[in-house]
Amino acid sequence: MKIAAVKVIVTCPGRNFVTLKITTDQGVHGIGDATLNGRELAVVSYLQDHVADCLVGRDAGAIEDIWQYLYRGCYWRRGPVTMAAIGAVDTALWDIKAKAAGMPLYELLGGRSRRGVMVYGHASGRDIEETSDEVARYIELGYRAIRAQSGVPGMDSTYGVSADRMYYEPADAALPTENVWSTEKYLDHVPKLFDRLRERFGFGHHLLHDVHHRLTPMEAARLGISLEDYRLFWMEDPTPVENQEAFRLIRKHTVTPLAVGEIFNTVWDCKDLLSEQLIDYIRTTVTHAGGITHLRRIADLAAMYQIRTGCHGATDLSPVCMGAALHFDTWAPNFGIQEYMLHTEPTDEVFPHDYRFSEGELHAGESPGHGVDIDERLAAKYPYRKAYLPVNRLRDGTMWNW
Ligand code: CS2
Ligand code: MG
Repeated sequence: MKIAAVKVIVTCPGRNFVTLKITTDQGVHGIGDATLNGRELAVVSYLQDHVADCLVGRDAGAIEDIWQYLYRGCYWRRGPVTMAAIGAVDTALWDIKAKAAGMPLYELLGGRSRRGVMVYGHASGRDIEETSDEVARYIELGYRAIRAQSGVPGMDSTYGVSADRMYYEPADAALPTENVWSTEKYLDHVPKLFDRLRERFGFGHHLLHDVHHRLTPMEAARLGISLEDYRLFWMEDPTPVENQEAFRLIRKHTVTPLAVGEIFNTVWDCKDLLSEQLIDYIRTTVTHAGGITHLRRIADLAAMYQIRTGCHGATDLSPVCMGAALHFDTWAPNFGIQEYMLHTEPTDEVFPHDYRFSEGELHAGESPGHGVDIDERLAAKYPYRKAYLPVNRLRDGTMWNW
């Protein structure tokens, strides 16, 4: 079965998504997510201008060879644009292979390791009480794991909190919004949030928190210590990870579990974190780290060190990524948890899918492939709209990490 056509589809049903569609000479098609939030058109061009022609005529079943061809063959390895493009090709090819085999994708990966995939939802509010009420709502909906973020007194905005709490969407403006950040206020506030949540809900649910790269390693260690009594499932991205060794310092001080990796592109970004067992969960997902083929290598390395997966699942990852990730999660022996943010209704209409939520778990569907498709006619009704993530500055104007 040969690759006959490669098409890039951009749509904005509430937010931008880039989808790659590969069709074979036998009429089977597969799709992959290539969305890179705030830099979408760079991947569009990469795929259209530099990948599509190289794929036409190749054996659609040669997934590994095509992966190596695109990775080694471009000479310029790694990086978010390259790896998102490779990830989309890889996901579409796995979709095609599974459809041709008449099997749900998880069967091709090695079969089912669990009945369902535990997910966590996002509870947030302008203050602790609002967040606490949101946690109550998620518990009511059946979630067993909930990420909690709250506005910080004295700060106009912080990561993870917005007016539309069910559908938090950080890429909110045609030019980056400027936020102001205070580490002192934040560090003072977060333990109070979890103190209140454990007091109100006890210890029967998993609670998670995303620091979103904002602390220094020593500050992260301090936060980890101050959260230990509340037994978080994880503290996410406590500090930036360009320097993987920074995690040695955090690890030395706290037993709060750590999750990292939503912005990683390859196994090289986390090799030391994994092999030195400096984290507990690896957050990389299908879209940004070279597809199923490469994510599997990362998960296998992680498994050697008892590190589990916790795939990124924010709204900027399309339902195509979610579908593929759920098949991956259903197979991965060292699966930990899956992030799940609801997509808006128009998004779900553009991307019909067969995964289903029930009792705190998502379930990959049984249809052949990864179970997600794109309605191209509907997609065409939502043209691309420029949207950027915010930036962060300290109170004196210094640029900080968002
Ligand atoms: C995140 C994301 O879901 C998460 O944990 O940190 O919301 C992240 O900010 C976005 O995916 C950026 O595009
Ligand atoms: Mg995060």
